[in-house]
Amino acid sequence: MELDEAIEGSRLALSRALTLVENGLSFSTEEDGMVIGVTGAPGVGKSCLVDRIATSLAKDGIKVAILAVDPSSPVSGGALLGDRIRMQSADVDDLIYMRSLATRGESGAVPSVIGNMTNLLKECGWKHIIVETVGSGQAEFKIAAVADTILLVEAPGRGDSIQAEKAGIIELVDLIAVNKSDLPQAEAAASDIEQALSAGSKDIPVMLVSAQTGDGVSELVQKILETEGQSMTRPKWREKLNSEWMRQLNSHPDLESMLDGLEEGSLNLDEAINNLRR
Ligand SMILES: Nc1nc2c(ncn2[C@@H]2O[C@H](COP(=O)(O)OP(=O)(O)OP(=O)(O)O)[C@@H](O)[C@H]2O)c(=O)[nH]1
Ligand SMILES: [Mg+2]
Repeated sequence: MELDEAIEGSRLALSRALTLVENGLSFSTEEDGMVIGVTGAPGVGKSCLVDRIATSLAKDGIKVAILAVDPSSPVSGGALLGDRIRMQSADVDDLIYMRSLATRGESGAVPSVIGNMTNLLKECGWKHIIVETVGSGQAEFKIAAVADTILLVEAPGRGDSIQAEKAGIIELVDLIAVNKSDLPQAEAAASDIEQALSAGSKDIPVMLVSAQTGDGVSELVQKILETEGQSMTRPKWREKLNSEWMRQLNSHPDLESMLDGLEEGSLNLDEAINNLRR
């Protein structure tokens, strides 16, 4: 049985089991863990930063799994990250598990698929899980809401934090990393963001980092770990509730037969919903 082997540590079995879950198998767990959502506009350096964060955790002996959702290009996305991680020392390598999802981020089922996948990873002993998503719109951002801690990555030359504020994303964010601090405009970008945030009620740390040089990475990792076990806010519970509800709906044993009934016209929507509630 795949799951037993995966729990025993076989990466091949784990990746096969994850494929089953990615294709729709539902998976719950009682195991605790920490899911770190890393989101931000395309090209801000999420993958490079995730690579740094994972390496830093692994060097401290912490096992970390990475799920990359819809890497937007093979070069800047998961492929490169995978290659980088393979260049690490074997010890660090053993503590990192990397997986890309082929599924497009806009698909409504993705948050529940990710939830199932993180559950499976926790069950198999991967307690720290980083989920990288491209968060350029609200739908895609919902994926990050399966996370316990959300890191928004920004980079110089973008006005995204204001946009994020508008989209209600900011209320879910725990930390903001302004990446590419090796570039001259980074500090100005960070103060712009701090300025924009000062109007809000939430105190969100804004940290300068460079995934290229590694500057600020250990401080960022420290901050991320400090959020472990923090109590969940109402906006996050709302997203979790939403995504768990969707997960249950999509894994309901009668879903297909309800869809059949709707298609044939033997059921209306209310009846189908009432049947699924039972
Ligand atoms: N100067 C500088 N460039 C960086 C830094 N981090 C990443 N980059 C560059 O930014 C580009 C995008 O990096 P990625 O890590 O692929 O960005 P991403 O946000 O994951 O991109 P998508 O997954 O495509 O949304 C690459 O060319 C990186 O080399 C940094 O700290 N400084
Ligand atoms: Mg990426």
